[in-house]
Amino acid sequence: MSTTVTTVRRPQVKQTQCFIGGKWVDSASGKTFETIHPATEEVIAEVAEGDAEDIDAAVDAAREAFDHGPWTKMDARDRGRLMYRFADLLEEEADELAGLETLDNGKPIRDSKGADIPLVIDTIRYYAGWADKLQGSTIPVRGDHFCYTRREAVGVVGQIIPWNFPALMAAWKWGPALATGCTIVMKPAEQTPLSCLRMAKLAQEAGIPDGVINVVPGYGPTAGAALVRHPGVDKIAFTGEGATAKIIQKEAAETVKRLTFELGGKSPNVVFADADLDAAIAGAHFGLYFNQGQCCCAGSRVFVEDSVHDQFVERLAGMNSARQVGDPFDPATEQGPQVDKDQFDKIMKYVEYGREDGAECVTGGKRFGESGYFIEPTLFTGVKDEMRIATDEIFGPVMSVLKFSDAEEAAERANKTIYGLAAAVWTRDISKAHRFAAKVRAGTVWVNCYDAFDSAAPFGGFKQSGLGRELGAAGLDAYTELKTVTVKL
Ligand code: TXE
Repeated sequence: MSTTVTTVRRPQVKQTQCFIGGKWVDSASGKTFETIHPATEEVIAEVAEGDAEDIDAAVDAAREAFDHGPWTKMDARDRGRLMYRFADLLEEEADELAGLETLDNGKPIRDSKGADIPLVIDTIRYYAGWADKLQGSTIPVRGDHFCYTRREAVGVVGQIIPWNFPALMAAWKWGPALATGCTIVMKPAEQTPLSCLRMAKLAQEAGIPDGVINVVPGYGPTAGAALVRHPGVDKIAFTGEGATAKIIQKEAAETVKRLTFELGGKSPNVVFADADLDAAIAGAHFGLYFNQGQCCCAGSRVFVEDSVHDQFVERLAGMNSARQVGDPFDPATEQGPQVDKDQFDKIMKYVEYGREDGAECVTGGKRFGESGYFIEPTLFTGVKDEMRIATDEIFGPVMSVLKFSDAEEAAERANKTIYGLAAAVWTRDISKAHRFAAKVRAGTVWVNCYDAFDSAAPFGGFKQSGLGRELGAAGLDAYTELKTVTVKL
């Protein structure tokens, strides 16, 4: 563990109850669950454990706010103003929120302060600007008719989010829902409910009316499933595992709910010999190890052209050895623990698979420290396309390096996956870059960069990586219905 003593002050946990119809309440059953700090395994707080009854109450509140409340009657620009105020309060509390995120998730404070929370604020502000800009069109139909369209809020949305970017996932889902005038029932991940609850409190303080945002912490198969089944919910937005999405898709079919999914990935990161190698090595390192490898778009299959392979691996291994792993509240820490024991065990199982399948473990492959769910930055070389470490989402600090020898082969092998979330290419040849960008079956392609996110740029998956898009103008589509009005003149 790091010996630095300049750790950041840990925040106080202020909200642990369900937030329903503007009230902070215990779960109907009175049950609670523990949320832990993954760096020390100590219990941070007991949080209300919501279930079907709490979901019913939250959906009723959201329904009331949508069907009769001030939210949908409010001028769109005023809805936008409330969102700007909400973003300002998030900004005022940025340090506190970053601390809460680090406490609950274990991510380094430098990341929660430098990336997560600034992106949260930016997303809410970006979508605030959209509130009064949703327009329909006039359509030249045959005959003596006037025809126009309206874009209307889809209604009550159920939002189920994971633990890897708890606050940011809440912002990605609340932003477009609030801008379009929807009302929300959110089920945060059981591992990380705290920042979402705090954000709900700030939304309330900003003046967002009661019932517009409701938060029910709890488990997936209970609270999450009740939300998916609820007939009062018009749409489900889900981020998480593909297997969970398939269950949700079946359940949601009963009431033909609208669905958007952000699921897993096994993103290819292709490095050509003509690339700026310094940038490519740093980009590959960041693209996989950022957030302890717990990113849906992690560049976990790194394809390196054979002539630069050895040099690439050697320098990457050097970066891994120098990486500061330890107390996430230490501002110098670059890598914290995995979120929980389940994820830790899953990742260690894949490290074993890597060895069994014949890949070479060049760095890491071990637990770091005696307590907490830390794993050393792990690098496998000699990886073949069909090995389990090259086909399955590991969601941890485990990189697979694969060799290739020409551009055609790289694109073809990059596409040999059930996923299609993101991809990256490193080269100085712009034709090569654009050819790859066109060929790769992925929702996002980064050229000479990795994880370059912006609230205005759509994000989502091809193939089994998702359904629909989040962020940008495209992110609004899933939260609106298009209504056609035809008038006989
Ligand atoms: O995901 P789950 P888990 C991947 C990653 C990770 C694996 C498992 O590979 O190792 O998934 O993570 C709720 N009905 N990703 O188990 O279970 C659950 O309570 C309704 C990729 O955490 O999908 C939580 O709020 N909801 C990913 C949310 O779904 C249900 C991020 C996600 O949990 C439910 C996270 C049900 N039946 C994991 N079951 C990404 N794409 O970023 C669970 N939930």
